[in-house]
Amino acid sequence: IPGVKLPDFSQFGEVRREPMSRMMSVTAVNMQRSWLNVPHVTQFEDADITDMEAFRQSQKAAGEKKGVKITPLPFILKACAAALAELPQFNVSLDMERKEVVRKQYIHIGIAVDTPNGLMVPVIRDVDQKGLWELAEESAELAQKARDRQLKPAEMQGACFTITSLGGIGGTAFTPIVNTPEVAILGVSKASMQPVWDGSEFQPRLMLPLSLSYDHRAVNGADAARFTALLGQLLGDIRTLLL
Ligand code: CAO
Repeated sequence: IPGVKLPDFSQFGEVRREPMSRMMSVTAVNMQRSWLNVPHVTQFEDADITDMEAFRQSQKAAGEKKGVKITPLPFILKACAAALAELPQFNVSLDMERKEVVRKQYIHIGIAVDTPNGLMVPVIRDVDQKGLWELAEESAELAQKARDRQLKPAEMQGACFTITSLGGIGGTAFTPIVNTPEVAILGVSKASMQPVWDGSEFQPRLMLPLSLSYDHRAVNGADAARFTALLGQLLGDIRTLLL
C-alpha cells in the first residue's frame, strides 16, 4: 500500500522528534497487520445490567473483606466464556495457508490494559473454570503487573478472544480492532441509566453498551448477532451463568 508522505512540519511551526518506544512500534505493526488482513464488522448490543449491578453492589463489603474489588469486568469475562462455549465458531483461528480452521478446546481471554507505556493484553487462562472472585482478583493482578511492566511473555500469549473495556472512562460505543489471530474482540463502553419500555411504561434501567468486532471470514453476521444477544441475556440475568 502507498505509504503516507510526511511534509516538512517545521515549515508550519516548531516541532520536536523523538523515537517510538518498542511497545508503541510493536502495537503499531500489530494493529496495521490486523486492519489490513481482517475484514472487520462490528455488531452492537445494549445489555440490561440493572440486576447484575445490584448484585455487584451487594458484594462490595464482602470484596473489601477479601481485599478484592469487584467491577463489571469479571461478570463480562464469565459471560464471554459461556458465549464462546455455546458458539464455538468464535473460538477459532484461521490458517489461510493450509485452508484450515483451528478449533480451540480451551477458553483463555485477553484483557486490554491501558498503561502509561501503551496498550498491553494479559491473558486469563481457563476463564470457564474460574469463579467471579478469582477472575476479579486475577484481572486486577494482571492489570497491575501490566502497569508495572512485570508481565512475562507467557502471560500475554494464548488468548482465544479479547475484552477491551473503556467503561471506567466513558463513551457510548467504539469499534475495536480484532487481536489477530483471534477472530473476535468485545468492546465495553460506559453503562448508563436509560428509559426502557416494558410494554406499558418506561422503566429506568442500567444499560451496558457492547461492541463486538469480528473477522467476517470466520464468523457470519447472524452468529455475531447471536453472540451479542446471548451476552445480553447472560448479563441481564446472571443466574443463567450457572446453567
Ligand atoms: N460502565 C460503568 N462503570 C464501569 C464500567 C462500565 N462498563 N466498567 C468499569 N466501571 C467502573 C468500575 O466499577 C469502577 O467503579 P467503582 O470503583 O465505583 O466500582 C471504575 O469504573 C473503574 O474501573 P477500572 O477501570 O479500574 O476496572 P475494570 O475492571 O473495569 O477495568 C481494566 C480494568 C484493566 C480493563 C481497565 O483499568 C483498563 O485499563 N481499561 C482500558 C483498556 C483500553 O485501553 N482499551 C483500549 C484498547 S484499544 O486501544
